[in-house]
Amino acid sequence: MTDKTTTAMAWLINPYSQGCTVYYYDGDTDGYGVLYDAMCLCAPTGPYTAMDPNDCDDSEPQTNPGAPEICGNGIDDDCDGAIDSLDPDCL
Ligand SMILES: [Ca+2]
Ligand SMILES: [Ca+2]
Ligand SMILES: [Ca+2]
Repeated sequence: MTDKTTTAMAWLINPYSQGCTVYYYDGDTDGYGVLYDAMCLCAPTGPYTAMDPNDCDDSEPQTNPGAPEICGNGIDDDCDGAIDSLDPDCL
C-alpha cells in the first residue's frame, strides 16, 4: 500500500469528515458490510449501503450477524466466531 493510498483510505473512513456517514461495502446485500471497505457518503451509494461492518462472509447473504446459526454445515452462519457444535445456539 502506497502513502497515497493510505491517505485516501484515511480520508474515506474518517468519521469526522463534515456531513458524511460511513457506509460499508455490502456485496451480498444482506444489510451487513465489511470493515475493510468503507466510504464516507451523504447517502448509501452503489454497493456501499451497510452501516454495520460485521459481515463475516460478504458473498453469502445467509451468513451475517443477524442470521441464525445452522448447525452441522461447517459454517459460522451468525458470525459470532463459533461454528456448529461450538456455537451455544447448537447446544
Ligand atoms: Ca453483506
Ligand atoms: Ca453453522
Ligand atoms: Ca456461530
